[in-house]
This record gives sequence, structure tokens and C-alpha cells, in this order.
Amino acid sequence: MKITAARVIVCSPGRNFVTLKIETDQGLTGLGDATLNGRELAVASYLTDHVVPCLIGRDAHRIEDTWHYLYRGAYWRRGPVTMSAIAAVDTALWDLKAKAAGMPLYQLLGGASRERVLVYCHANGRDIEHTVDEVLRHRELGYEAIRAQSGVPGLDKVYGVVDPDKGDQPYEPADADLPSEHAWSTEKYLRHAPRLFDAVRRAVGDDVHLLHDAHHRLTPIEAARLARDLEPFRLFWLEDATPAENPDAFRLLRQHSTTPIAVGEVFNTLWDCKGLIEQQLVDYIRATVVHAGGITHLRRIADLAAIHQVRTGCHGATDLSPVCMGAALHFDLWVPNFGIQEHMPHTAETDAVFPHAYRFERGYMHPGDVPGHGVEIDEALAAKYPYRRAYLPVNRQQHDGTLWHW
Ligand code: CS2
Ligand code: MG
Repeated sequence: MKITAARVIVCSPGRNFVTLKIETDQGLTGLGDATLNGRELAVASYLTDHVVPCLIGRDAHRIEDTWHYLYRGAYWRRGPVTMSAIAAVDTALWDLKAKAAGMPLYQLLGGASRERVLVYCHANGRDIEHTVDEVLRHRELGYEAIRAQSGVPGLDKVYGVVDPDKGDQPYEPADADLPSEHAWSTEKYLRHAPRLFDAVRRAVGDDVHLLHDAHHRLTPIEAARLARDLEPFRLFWLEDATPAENPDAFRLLRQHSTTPIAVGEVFNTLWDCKGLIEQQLVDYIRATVVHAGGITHLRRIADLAAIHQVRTGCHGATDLSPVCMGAALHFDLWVPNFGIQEHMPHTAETDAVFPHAYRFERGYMHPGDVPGHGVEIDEALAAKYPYRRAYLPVNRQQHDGTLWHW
């Protein structure tokens, strides 16, 4: 099966998505997600200008060889742009191989290890009361695992907190002309977070998994304090408590708390994960298909994690396209050391552009059983939503304006 053409499709049905479509001489096509939120066109150019010419004429079945050709062959390895581009090719090739075999992708990985995939949703509110209502509303929808984030008294805008009354989109509007700036105070946040989880746990009872994302904003000792203060509420995980570049920071966190720790949505390769996994400094690894080199590389990360009793918890925010979600769900159904999968529903516009076989049912998802990863693109519809420059916000310290982690 020879690759005859490959194209990058950029569209913005509410937010930007970059999709690679590979065509073959057998008439089969494969799709891969290449979306890197806020830096979308860098990956589109990497693919169109540098990768696509090398794909034409290659054997689409040689997934492993193509991966190494793009990783080692480029000399400039790793990094989010490179690894998202490689992921798109890899995902499209797995899609093609599974279509050629007439099987859903999870069958090629080794078959299903479970009947369905546990997912967690986002419940967020402007204050504690609103967040509790959102948690209870998601519980009604059947979610057994719920991430709770809330506005913080004294802070105008907080990441992950959407106020539908203000017309907020999840995370950031796709038409933001320049990054919006938020004010941050660690002191206010650290006072507030334990109060939030006290209220949520009381309202929802013991039988729900609760999760929280600190979004890299704390120093190691602040992260340790938060993890310890949250212990009575028995979190499923505390995510990105402190920036992940330095594994030693996680040692300090570990020494102070038994709250399970998740990290890795910004990781791109095994090398980012290696120290944290081997030293058992984290419990869940959040790398996912699009930003960590595709199915081929994510599988290697998961295998290393398995021997250290670290489980997977793939990133699944709405800036990852349905193509990534579909591929991730096949991976999740197979991977032996599965933990949980993040799930934020896409908008109706996005779902219409990317028809898919995966489905949600009362807190669980399934990738479906059509050959391939089960996600397609309606190109005519996609063309109606042209790219719009969009940025993630930035954070500054409230007291003096110093730029801080977002
Ligand atoms: C977040 C993400 O889902 C999460 O856990 O941290 O929404 C993240 O901020 C975005 O995906 C960044 O693009
Ligand atoms: Mg996160």
C-alpha cells in the first residue's frame, strides 16, 4: 500500500484543528491529529513543507520505520512541534493499517483489555456553590470521575473556570486576537482549594472520583502543602501541581503527601517521562497521542510506566481534535495499565466536521468497532470554518505583574 498524497487541513469549527490526511494507491485514506493549541500553523508548516514530500511513495504499512525516519532522520528531535507532526503521520498510518486489515485499531494493538473506558469530566464554577452544582449535574449525567475547578475569591479570572453566563467558551475564545492576561495569587488559591473540596466531597459523597488540576502554578513546597491539605478529601489525582521540567520537585512533593500525582500533558517523549516514572514520583502519566509522537511512541511510554506501577491518564481537552480522541480511546481500550481518560465534549460544529464512531455512555466511552480509528473529516464542511489566530492566555502575579505560569 503506497502513499500517493498527503495533505494538511486546517479548520476552526469553534477552535482551531490541524489534521493530516494520507491517501494511498489502494483508495484507503488515514487521518492524524496535529493540533498544537496556539501554535497550530507551526505544525502545519512542519508537515506540509518538510514531512509530506518524504511520505510520497513510501509503504504505508511500515509504521515503525517511518516513525524512526522522521524522528532520527530529522536530527532535530523532540519538542512539541516535531512530535505533534510525527504523531499525525503515525496516527494516520495506524488508521490505514487497521482499515486495510478490516479491524478496529485496538485489535491491532493486542485487543481489548476492558469492556469500556472510564472517563472524567470537567465541573467548574464561578464559586464553591456553583462548582458543587456543576459536580452534581455531571454526576447526574453518569460520570463516576469529576474534575472540580472553581473561581477564587479576589481573582477575576482563573484557568479552567468557565462562566457560561458571560458567554465563555471552554478555556479561551478561538477569536482572541492576542493572549488575554489574568492576575494570579498563589496565597488566595491555596486558601481556597481545600474549602472547595471539603464542600464538594460533602455534597457528592464518597463514591465519586474527584480530580483537580493546579496547572503548573505552584512551587514544590506549595505543591506539597496543597497535596497534604487535600488528603482528607481522597482525590483520584492532583494534576500538574508544580512545573514538570524538574523531576526533583516531585520528590519533595512525594515526601510530604499520599495524594496521587498526575503529570505529563505537556510531555512529548519518553525522555520527558523517564525519570518521574522510574523513580515512581508520579502515579498517572498524561501524555497523549497527538503531543507524544502518536500511538507508536505512546505505547513505549505506557510500557515503561507499567513496570513501575504508573497508570495512564491521557490528556483529552477540547483543543485535541476528535481524531486524537478516537485514537486515544483505541489505545485506552487496549493499554494494560490504563488509569482514566479525560473527556471534554466537543461542540456540535466540531462533531459535525469530524464524524466519529466513538460514543459516550454514563461515564464511560468506547471507540466503536469500525475499521481504523473510526474518525473521518467532512472536508467541505471544514472549509466553511477557516483558521482564526487564537492564543492561550497568560498569567501575571496579582501584586506586581510578574509573568507567572499559566
Ligand atoms: C488542561 C488543558 O485538560 C487539562 O488538563 O490542562 O486544558 C490545557 O490547558 C489545554 O489543553 C492547553 O492547550
Ligand atoms: Mg491539565
